[in-house]
This record gives sequence, structure tokens and C-alpha cells, in this order.
Amino acid sequence: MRTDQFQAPDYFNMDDLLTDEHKLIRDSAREWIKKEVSPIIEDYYERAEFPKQVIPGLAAIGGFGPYIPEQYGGPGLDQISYGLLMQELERCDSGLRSTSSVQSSLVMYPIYAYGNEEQRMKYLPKLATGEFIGSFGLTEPDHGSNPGGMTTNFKDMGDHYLLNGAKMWISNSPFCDIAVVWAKNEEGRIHGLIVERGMEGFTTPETHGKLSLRASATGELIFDNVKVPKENLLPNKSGLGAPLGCLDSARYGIAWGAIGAAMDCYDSALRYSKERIQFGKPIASFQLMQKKLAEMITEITKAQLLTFRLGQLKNEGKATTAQISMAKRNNVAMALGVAREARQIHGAMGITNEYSIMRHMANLESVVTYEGTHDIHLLITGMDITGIPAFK
Ligand code: TGC
Ligand code: FAD
Repeated sequence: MRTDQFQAPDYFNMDDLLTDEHKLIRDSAREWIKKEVSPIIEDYYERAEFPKQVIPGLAAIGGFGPYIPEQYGGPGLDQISYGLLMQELERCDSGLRSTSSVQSSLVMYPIYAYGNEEQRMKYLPKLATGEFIGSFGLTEPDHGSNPGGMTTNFKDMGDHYLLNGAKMWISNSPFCDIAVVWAKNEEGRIHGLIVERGMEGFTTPETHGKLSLRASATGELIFDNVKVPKENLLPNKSGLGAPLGCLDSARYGIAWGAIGAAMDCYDSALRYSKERIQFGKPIASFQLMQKKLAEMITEITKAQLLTFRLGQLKNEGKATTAQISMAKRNNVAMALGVAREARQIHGAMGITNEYSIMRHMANLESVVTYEGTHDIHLLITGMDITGIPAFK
């Protein structure tokens, strides 16, 4: 079994900006990952299976709803702690971070922010402990970047709603206990509904053949005349802004997470380059290797600074959608670039599962697409600075 030798790069003394609580949360997560997840992750990745046995540990480190208040079972942490947790999880595997992101930002957040008190008390404590696993249904087969075009719909039948339609590419769907589903009412207004496993007509087939994010389960959510109780409609927000508001929180987590993946690739490349001898010297002694490593740490450091500032803004309730988009886009592209360079530094060894590089690189191909593609985020920045939307 491979030992996880990860040592976090901190070129600009970012640790000095963290509180003791931040460091405790991050270090506990790092220790748990090294002990419990790193030894099994490659195996689960190859099997294309989510390691469900990590769910209680993930809950214990605060990985489910980090910023959800304690009265609803969450740890009530700040946004920097949430970010640091995402960084540590994705340092191990993007699929691990995905499971946490979906549960926290896409299931617990809408129930907390748009739900009523009964819904909060019914679902949040069980989601915080991992007793319930949730999924988030926005994307449809014909509506990915353009979720406003969705066709999933519900009708008011008097004592219940009747839900029909299908969602695709849904993380955690194959084993979720509940799904927060976005659907249009008879007037075409988008609402969130909580659909529970076991409701007649609700199925969740798994999507196979993924060559990326293999340690995360992905599937469909199919609704064939599903009777949804009226009390399962999220009452406090409707319209496309409701699901997009959840995405702000998840995209923020991804901005931190991508740094974790990049840190792991850089750390591995630095160690390998000092140990690997060619032409009688460590390859780290060649200028071309130093250029790669120096550029990698520069890009990681820039992303760390951008993201820490975003965390401060988020804590103050001032982070905008466009700022979050910029960080998500920049950091995922940065991590992909770092992973590709790290792969080259490892030579042929870099294509094997002896190292985490190829796994990170393949995972990041999903991360650059989900939660808004690289180009959609560019257009969000473009719209913000010009005032002109260029999506349509
Ligand atoms: P547009 O007309 O711009 O906006 C419609 C309404 O929404 C408001 N709004 C937001 N509100 C809150 N937060 C945000 N981030 C918001 N962005 C927009 C907006 O103000 C407007 O409100 P109102 O009151 O005027 O009606 O909408 P559009 O149809 O032109 O689309 C804009 C666009 C393309 C940016 C948006 O559709 C978009 O972001 N598309 C990308 C879709 C996406 O990111 N899907 C992600 C699915 S979930 C997922 O991938 C999970 S992966 C999980 C994992 O495993 O980690
Ligand atoms: P499309 O929207 O068809 O885009 C295809 C290409 O066209 C992209 O390059 C895009 O940038 C480009 N494009 C589209 N519109 C424009 C435009 N206006 N201008 C310029 N270029 C444009 N969704 C959920 O709801 N819940 C989940 O839990 C979830 N988990 C996921 C897990 C994985 C592993 C993956 C891969 C996806 C997941 N998704 C989930 C779906 C994800 O959000 C969508 O894949 C993403 O939003 C892009 O949609 P699409 O794949 O349909 O691509």
C-alpha cells in the first residue's frame, strides 16, 4: 500500500492568515484523509465506485454542510474553513470533494436558505451526519449550460404535485436518499422540490463509462408521474436565481478544491524530480525542470491569494457571482495546467496509478465542465465588466 507523503506548499506564508481554528480543521481533515482515504482511493477509482464507508468520517471532519448552523446539526464554520475542507478533500480526489460539495452546497444550502423550519429540522441533521445522502437535479439531457430551458415540470393536483421529466449527469444520484429537484410549474416558474427515494415513479439509474471522476457516482433522476407531497416544495425562493444561488456556494468550494488537486500534483512532482536521476544528476537540477516547477508554484500561490481574499469577501457576505466565477474558472484551469506539467515531470511513471497525477488530471476534466463550463464562466466575467450578456 502506498504511503501518502503529501506536504502542502505554502510559498507566501498563507498559514499566517489563518486562525488556530482554521488550521485545526484543515489539519484534522488532512490527517483523516491520509489515514482513511488515500490508501483506498486508487482502488475505488479503478473500480468506478464511491467508497461509501468514508461517509461517517466525512461527516465527522465537518464535510457535510460546514457552514450550516449548529441548531440544524451543522458545525457552523466560516467560509474559509469550508474552503480549506474542500481543498483537503480535492487534494485527495475531486470525487470526494464532489460528494461533499453536492451534499453541502446543493442540497443542505437550498433546504437551509429556501426551506421552511419543518423542512430544515426534518432533513438537515440527517444530511449533516451522512445518514441521508442528497443529490441536486438541475441539468437535463437537452439543457446543460442553459438550465433555464428545462422541461421537467410539475402540476398542482390539489393535495399533491405530479412531477414528470428527467435530469442527467447527477452526482450521488445512484445512492441518494433525497434529491433537490428543479422543475417548472404550470406557469413556467422554476421551483425546488424535495423528492425522496421510494416515491413511486422515481428512479436513479447509474451512468457508466466515465473516464473521469470515477470515484464519484453519477446518474440520472427520472420522474414518471411522481406524486410529491405539497410540503416538499421549497417555499422561500423561486425562479432560475434559486438554483443559481446554490451554484455560487458550490463554485466557491471548487475554487478552493482545485488548489488542493494542484498542490498534490506539485508536491509529487517536486519530490520525484529530486529523487529521479538522469545523466548522473537529479532531474530537478535541469533548468527546464526548474522552469516547470517554478511556474507551478507561482500559479498555485496566485490562486491561493485570490481565493483567500474571496473567502474574506464571502465571510462578509460581499462576494459576487462574477468574482466566484473568476476564481472557479482560473483555479480549475490552473490545476489542469499544473497536473499536465506534473505528469511530464514524472515521465512514464506519471501515467501509472503509482502516482495520483493522471487521476487528478482526468478528474479535472469534469471539474472544468460542471458547475458552469470554463467558457460560461468567461462569459459571466464578460457580462459583469461590459453589462452585456453574450450567452444568447
Ligand atoms: P439570467 O437571465 O442571467 O439569470 C436568471 C436569473 O437568475 C439570476 N442569477 C443568479 N441568482 C443568484 N445567483 C447567481 N449565481 C445568479 N446568476 C443569475 C439573475 O439575476 C436572474 O434573476 P431575475 O430575477 O432577473 O430573473 O440567466 P440565463 O438563462 O441567461 O443564464 C445565465 C448563465 C448561463 C450564466 C446560467 O444559466 C449558468 O450559470 N449556466 C451554467 C449552468 C451550470 O452551472 N450548471 C451546473 C449544474 S449543477 C452541477 O454541475 C453540479 S456538479 C456537482 C459536483 O459534483 O461537484
Ligand atoms: P453544453 O451546455 O451542451 O456545452 C457544450 C459546450 O458548448 C461547452 O464547451 C460549453 O462551454 C459550450 N457552450 C454552451 N453554451 C454556450 C454559449 N452560450 N456560448 C459559448 N459556448 C457555449 N448537473 C447537475 O445538475 N447536478 C449534478 O450533480 C451534476 N454533476 C455532474 C457530474 C459530472 C461528472 C459531470 C460531468 C457533470 C455534472 N453535472 C451536474 C452537469 C454539468 O453541470 C453540465 O455538464 C454542465 O453544466 C455543462 O452542460 P453540458 O454538459 O450539457 O454541456
